[in-house]
Amino acid sequence: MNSLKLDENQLIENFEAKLAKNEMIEPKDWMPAQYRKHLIRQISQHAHSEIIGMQPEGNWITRAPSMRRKMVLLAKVQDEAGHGLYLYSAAESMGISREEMLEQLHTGEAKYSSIFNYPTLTWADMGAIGWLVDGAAIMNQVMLQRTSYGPYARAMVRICKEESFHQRQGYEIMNVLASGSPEQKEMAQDALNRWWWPSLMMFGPRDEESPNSAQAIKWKIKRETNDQLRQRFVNQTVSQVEKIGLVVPDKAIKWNEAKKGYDFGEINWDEFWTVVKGNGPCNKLRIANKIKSHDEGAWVREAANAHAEKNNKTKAA
Ligand code: FAQ
Repeated sequence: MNSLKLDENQLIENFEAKLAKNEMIEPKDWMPAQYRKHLIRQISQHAHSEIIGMQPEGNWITRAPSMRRKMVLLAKVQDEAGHGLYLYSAAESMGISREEMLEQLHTGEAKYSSIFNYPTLTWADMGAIGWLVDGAAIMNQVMLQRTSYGPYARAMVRICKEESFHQRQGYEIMNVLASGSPEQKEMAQDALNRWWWPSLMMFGPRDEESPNSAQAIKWKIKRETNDQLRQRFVNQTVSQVEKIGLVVPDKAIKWNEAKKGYDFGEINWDEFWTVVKGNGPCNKLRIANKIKSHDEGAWVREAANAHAEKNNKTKAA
């Protein structure tokens, strides 16, 4: 009993020593059960966000204003599917199956980013999503390239490269609209007004109301807090807004020389929690669409499994 206890202590010590040296934890390494649970939660939510996140933009593929825009948007939405797949694979390496994760998403047990529960009303929303939503995602994901779990960190490297391209294509859409006709500029401003605050909410609750942050920082899963990343996003984005002649929809925005960053207004946290708890404008639609496409895709999974089984039998013979 004593020696077992000693072993466990030794394992924890080794795990913490690795973290202290900034070494990655790999799938076959010993890790505390809570570390595994924490990461399965975060990585699977991240994967679900990428997959559900295909819907708001997918809504505009058939209505893109030109062939070029359609091709770019198609490629972007496809990239998000790829990100979801890398992330599901990273989560699977921790011992949860894809089926379990999908079940948790479909039943509402697992969360996905609040941002994808807002509707995409005009073409300018494609610009606002690429610029602001991918921009906020990158801010978070650049940090996650140094997260302590190897497969998650490595997935982030490629994802960040693709998200940077997404961000630039979104900003380009907004720039073109903002320098177009008065109606187009108005459309760009309207999209910015609707996506600004939900983008700030993507970073999660304020640090003092974030139950997972302290442990995540201790385990080097997160390297920065929700508020630190949100502040950096505001600092970076305000000048981008001004550069294309639009206005940040926040009267409280003001440069603060002492903190070398912008002060900004209070986020509507009631709205945030309403959306997170499943009662945002599009939560029910997003999940209904997801379940429908999963059910309709059952034959594809069956065919792929049958093919794999046949291949395995041929190899074994
Ligand atoms: N939405 O204690 P914390 C993308 C939940 S990818 C919904 O602060 P944590 C690419 C949180 O889960 C976007 N729920 O939690 C793309 C927790 O509940 P739980 C996704 C939220 O984990 C672009 C509770 O509130 N990115 O956009 C949100 O330390 C365009 C308390 O919160 C990631 O997932 C929210 N915004 O910090 C795709 C990045 N915020 O789980 C398509 C990885 C918080 O205890 C098109 N994830 N909650 O029941 C993270 O970095 C973290 O999980 C945070 C939350 C920062 C999201």
